[in-house]
Amino acid sequence: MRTSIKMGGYVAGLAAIFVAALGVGGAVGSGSRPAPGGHNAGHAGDRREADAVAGAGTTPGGLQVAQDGYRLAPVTTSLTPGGTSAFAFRLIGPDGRPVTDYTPTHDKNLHLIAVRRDLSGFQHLHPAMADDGTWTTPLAVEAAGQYRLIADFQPAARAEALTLGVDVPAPGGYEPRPLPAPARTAVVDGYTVTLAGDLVPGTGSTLTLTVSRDGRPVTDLQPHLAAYGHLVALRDGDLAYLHVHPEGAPGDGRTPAGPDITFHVQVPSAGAYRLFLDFQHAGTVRTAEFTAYAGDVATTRPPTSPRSTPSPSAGHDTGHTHG
Ligand SMILES: [Cu+2]
Repeated sequence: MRTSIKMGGYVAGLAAIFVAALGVGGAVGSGSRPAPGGHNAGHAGDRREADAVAGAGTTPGGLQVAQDGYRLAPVTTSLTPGGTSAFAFRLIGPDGRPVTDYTPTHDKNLHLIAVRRDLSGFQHLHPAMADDGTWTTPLAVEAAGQYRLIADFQPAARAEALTLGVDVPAPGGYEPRPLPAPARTAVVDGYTVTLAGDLVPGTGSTLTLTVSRDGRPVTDLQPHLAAYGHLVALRDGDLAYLHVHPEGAPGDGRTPAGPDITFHVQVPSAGAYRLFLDFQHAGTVRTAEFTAYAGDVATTRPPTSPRSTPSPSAGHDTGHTHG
């Protein structure tokens, strides 16, 4: 698989370290030359090593319109700003036909994220599929701009999920909003959600989101998508879609129904990220949004600065004249 090829060096390297640590690696650790059998060792290597480097070594999801023979093909090619219209698309498989068989992930055959390129207007949708493999959902678009549609799904023929993304315009005057400043607290619909934990570039970290209402912790969250919360993280700048896994599940005998919801997040790089937490309480799903930085803040775009304007050529007073 392509992923294995890309990470072969890492995995082989890790395998070599592990072998060396076991004291049987004398013939393996020979400088920069690939060790005989190292590739096989990598393939046989523990899945956890591959996971450990995945955040740093592979391309995040959602950045490509096609991958591994699968393609996201929008049927709707334009959205209506200020209104609701149907958004339809198909997922074309390696055989050139729309995929109709899926393995559910997080309780659904397909998750669709819609967000404007400036990370505003986030929506997490669950379209319905017709027999011919066409997915359709009503999509309300508040304002004009370029929208990113990200489909997260697992074809039944594949062992892993895929995340493909495509841009669809809502024609009109686009007024991008600055990214909100980083914050530890978000308020939505009378609920306050606080964020604990930090994003660490290139490695996994734990985030805990705590839900309260009127100053009291909410301890009767309702299961939503087979968890007490569903977190989507998008990278500012390219809208890379990060893999986020909830810790524990409703009914497993150890995961409380709030107020804390814990996630494991892998951040591929330093930069600014926007986090979107969907949680359900009293029969309604709400979304709390946060901006969070990973790593050196200086490497990220200033969140609230006005759009830069070209500076006038004030330094050009050389005053040279030639006679
Ligand atoms: Cu979903």
